[in-house]
Parts: sequence; C-alpha cells; structure tokens
Amino acid sequence: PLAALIFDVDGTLAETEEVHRESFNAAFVAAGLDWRWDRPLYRSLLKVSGGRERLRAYAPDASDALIAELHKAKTAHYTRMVHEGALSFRPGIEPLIEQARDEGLKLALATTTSRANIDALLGERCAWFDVVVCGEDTPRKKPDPSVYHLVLARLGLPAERCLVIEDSAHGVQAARAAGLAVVVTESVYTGGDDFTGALAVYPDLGCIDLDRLRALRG
Ligand code: XBP
Ligand code: MG
Repeated sequence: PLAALIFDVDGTLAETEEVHRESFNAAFVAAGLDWRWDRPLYRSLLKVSGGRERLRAYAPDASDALIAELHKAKTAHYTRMVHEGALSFRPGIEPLIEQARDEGLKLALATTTSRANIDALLGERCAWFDVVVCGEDTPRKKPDPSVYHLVLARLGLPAERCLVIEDSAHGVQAARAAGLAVVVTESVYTGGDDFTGALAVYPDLGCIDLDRLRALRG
C-alpha cells in the first residue's frame, strides 16, 4: 500500500517561477548589469535546474564571485517577496496534504531550490513534512535522481511504497530514474512538455484526491 507522497516545490506546491524570474532580474538591476530575462528566454533557461547553475549557463564567462553574489541577491529578493505574500498553494495541494496526514501517510519534499526559499514559502508548515531534501543537500540537481534517492533513504521506504508529484520533465526523469511512480501537475512554464514515464498528467490537482492517486497506481 501507498505509504508516502513526495512533492516537488517549484511549480508543484506553488507557481513560483515568475517570482524567481523577477528576483533574478532584480538582482541584475542591483548589480548594475543590463541582463534581463523575459518569459521566452526564461522558459529556455529552465532547462537548467538550480538558480546558480542557471546563471552559470546564461553567463559562462562570469566569475564565480559574481554568480554567487547574484544568486545571494536573487534569494534575498525572492524570500522577501514570498514573505510579503506573493505566492499561495496551487489548487488541490492543501486538501491532498491534509488527507494524506489524516490517513497516516508520510510526506516529503524533493526540490532543487534553496532551503531559504522553502522556509519562506512554508514557514511553520515545514513541519507537515517528515523529510525535506533541497538544493544544498545533493551534489547534482534534477534530472539527476540523487534528490529522490536521498528522500527514499531518509523516509526509510522502498520506491514502490511512494508516489511523486512533479510539474516538470526534469522532475519526472529524476523520479523515474530513482524507480518512483510520478503524477504531473502542469505549471505555467511546463504545460505541454514531454512527460513520458508519468502515470498521469493534470492541469492542476483541484479534482484529485488520495483515492484517485491510489487507483492510478493499480
Ligand atoms: C526548480 C528550479 C529552482 C528555482 C530556483 O526546479 O529549477 O532552481 O528555479 O531556485 P524543481 P534556486 O521544481 O524541479 O525543483 O535559485 O534556489 O536554485
Ligand atoms: Mg518543479
């Protein structure tokens, strides 16, 4: 039987990417750079997961110090905006988490984002999750499966007892490579992507409950 739900954060719990994008742009302005990431450019930059890695992919010749400074400023901007209420959970997320908690399932987060961003988004609600693995915890980011391997080890459960909720192709690939079943909730930047390997793809989780998810697993 199903013993745990494992959630991605960015795009899955909340539509975070526009706030990430604005925060990168704010960091560029503060550093006196004329770099600007519009939506089409950001869509292609999202092929690289992890903010620092994304900056590096955009500016291969920049110094490590500049990349680090920009990412620090970006994180400060992002967390401030989230504290100010820029984000809320996507449809269906809170009911699903509540039902899972009521039925005694374990809950985990598997994300490439920084810990500070999770704390800003969730605050005391971090306590809902038995296991949280974030960007600082793994050497390689999605689509590498290391984040999911670490979540499984910390949950102390085999992959067959868990179900992953993701919004991106990278996330599906990472979870599948760790032997996990995945359900997709499409997000603003990932709609229409190739989710080969997913059990099901939904526009959001508004009509999805635990029984539906159990039935999908067969
Ligand atoms: C989301 C990401 C994150 C954020 C930026 O991927 O790629 O890197 O865009 O966060 P996923 P940081 O949802 O697959 O985990 O700047 O803190 O890295
Ligand atoms: Mg995501």
